Amino acid sequence: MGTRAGGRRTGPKCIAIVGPFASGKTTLLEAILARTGAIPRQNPVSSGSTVSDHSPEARAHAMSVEATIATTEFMGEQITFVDCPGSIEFSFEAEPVLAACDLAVVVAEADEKKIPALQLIMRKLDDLGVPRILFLNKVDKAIAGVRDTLKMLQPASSVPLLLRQIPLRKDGVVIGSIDLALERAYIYREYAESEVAQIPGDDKARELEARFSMLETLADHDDQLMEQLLEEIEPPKDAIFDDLAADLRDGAVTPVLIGTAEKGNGVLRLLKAIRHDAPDIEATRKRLGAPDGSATVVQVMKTIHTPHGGKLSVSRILSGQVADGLELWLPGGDTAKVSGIYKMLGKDQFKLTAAKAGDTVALGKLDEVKTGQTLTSAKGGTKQLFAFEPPQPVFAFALRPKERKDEVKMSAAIQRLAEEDPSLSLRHNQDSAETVLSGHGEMHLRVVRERLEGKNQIPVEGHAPAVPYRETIRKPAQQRGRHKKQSGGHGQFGDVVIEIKPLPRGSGFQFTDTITGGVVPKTYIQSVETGIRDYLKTGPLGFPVVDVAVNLSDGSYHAVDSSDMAFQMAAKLAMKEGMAACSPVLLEPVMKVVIVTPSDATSKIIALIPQRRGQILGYDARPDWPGWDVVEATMPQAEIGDLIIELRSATAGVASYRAEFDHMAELTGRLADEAMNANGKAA
Ligand SMILES: Nc1nc2c(ncn2[C@@H]2O[C@H](COP(=O)(O)OP(=O)(O)OP(=O)(O)O)[C@@H](O)[C@H]2O)c(=O)[nH]1
Ligand SMILES: [Mg+2]
Repeated sequence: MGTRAGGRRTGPKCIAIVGPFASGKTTLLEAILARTGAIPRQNPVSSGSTVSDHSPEARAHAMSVEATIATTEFMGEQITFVDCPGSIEFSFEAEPVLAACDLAVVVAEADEKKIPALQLIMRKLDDLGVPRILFLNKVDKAIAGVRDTLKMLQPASSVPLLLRQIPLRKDGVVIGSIDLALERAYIYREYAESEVAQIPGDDKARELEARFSMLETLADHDDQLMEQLLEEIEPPKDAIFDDLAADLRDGAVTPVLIGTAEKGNGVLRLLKAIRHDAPDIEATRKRLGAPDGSATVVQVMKTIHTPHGGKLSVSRILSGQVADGLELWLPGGDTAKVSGIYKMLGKDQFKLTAAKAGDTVALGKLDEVKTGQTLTSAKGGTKQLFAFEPPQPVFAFALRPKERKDEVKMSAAIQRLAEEDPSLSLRHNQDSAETVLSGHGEMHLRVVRERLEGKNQIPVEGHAPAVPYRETIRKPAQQRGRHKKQSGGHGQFGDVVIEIKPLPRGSGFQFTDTITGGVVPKTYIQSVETGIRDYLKTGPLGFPVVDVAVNLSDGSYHAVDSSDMAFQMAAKLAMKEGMAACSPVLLEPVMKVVIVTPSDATSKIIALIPQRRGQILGYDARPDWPGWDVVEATMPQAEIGDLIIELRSATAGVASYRAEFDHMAELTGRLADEAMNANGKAA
């Protein structure tokens, strides 16, 4: 054994646990840790005391909101599991983990509504080239036959789902499983190892049929097996196991195991499949295109700021070893020294003296290091193996501390949170003087806010960010502005005649003069422009003015009393009076929106666009995404603020959108009044 492609790979493994929301990933991790003795017993997720769900945010929302890393040992080998959140809003947590893991266990269930979510995950694994096992969970409550369930789930996977086990039922209740490769039955026992049994006579025919179909799929990649099947020769068991392992590692099939994580059933079979079939660090290095050589290369999967221990960079050691004090090169030429190496078990860390290739450990105090980076001991650094591109944010809110004194503290805390979560973006809106935080959904930002208020103890206020309204004019006007003051010594004198004209959308502001004979001297023409520009910062409706042209056509000056200031004042006066006669109107930004959605929700999505004052530009099948559509529309920015909430609720959480500025459009009536009122209050 070990000579064929399917031979067992020894060494430490890193396994990501992914899957649609609430499919039982955290429950499975808990079951694995209990079964391997890393924790004394399996706690149900409802207890709030599982290894994964220790954070108050996760408990409050009964869902995982970040990746949890837990290292355990199974049959003398080290395996690190990373339980990733299922919600699409936290999917950014999984990506850098998936990049550096050996295998993904995709936890799924027989739920039609979650197929698009499963498809999103499978595609991500395809993109990153990560081999996978599908764990079909919750068979305790499955009504449909497992083969029908696989038929239902198959469209979510680009490679064949290969059933390795079938359930064993008694009076309609699942009491165990039959392993099709081993041809053995296992009777489930709660929270304990299953009991090996003979395949009951009644189930033999079902077993043979399912087994044959498994072998047929394997034979697609094994000519010898194909011949054996055609000639009805029983293939050797070892050859089947090797095929299973080799096809899994090549990504040719996705083996499917079944179980009930909640009772710890099917967990041991899964662990054995991982032990036998998972690729090792060698394969993962190859997949990532990691450099050969003796240098230590480290891929960072997650960044954590612990309350006491400082910053931890959870990392996969791709090659070489790490000891305390090792100097690592960052991209860009900086270096950082490892200070502390830890094995992780959820929130608990255990100090190690060193780590070697294959290990997944937390490295302490790598201050400048970010999630997703590739670090090396080789002088000068190494090429980056993983490019992390967070998707465009889809939800934002403006934030300020309840108490002014917390301003600096808040911005420092947000910086730290953004380091842990690179998909979070923060910007200062000049227009509205707001700090705007953007992310991947309402829940995502709610959790950020809870962390600010909980972990960092900074009470904050959040509200929808201001829409950048503008205003313009519809009619031209001419206006004289005279600024004259006689007070004791020096007087003030400026006198201008201006022509104000609307310009086409997007033109901005244009200033000209048609002064002849020096009635307004050159330097004061400049002052007039300055005065007008200053006025335009806040027009008659309270917003910045755009798309107007102003021409200075006439005026007069005084040799002693005229000044830069006096002409600026005269110009502002002329604008103030002139603009009122130009029939000012509010402009709102309108975005081009591209929505992606599972096809069965397309009509619902199309229906909600006009409700948000949008216009449908068209819709079509999403290229290369069977079962998905793309809907294009224009929509006022004011209507997009909470669009994602409605999109997600119409699609079991999977639809998303991108928006970019398209044009400014006139806004009148009640909505314009509301915008002006809100602006008046804020000012
Ligand atoms: N019937 C049944 N329920 C299960 C099983 N495994 C998990 N559950 C339930 O499914 C729900 C979600 O379980 P979690 O383990 O939190 O699911 P998750 O995939 O980690 O969820 P997210 O991380 O939020 O995506 C909980 O109510 C569990 O009790 C199972 O094997 N059978
Ligand atoms: Mg979870």
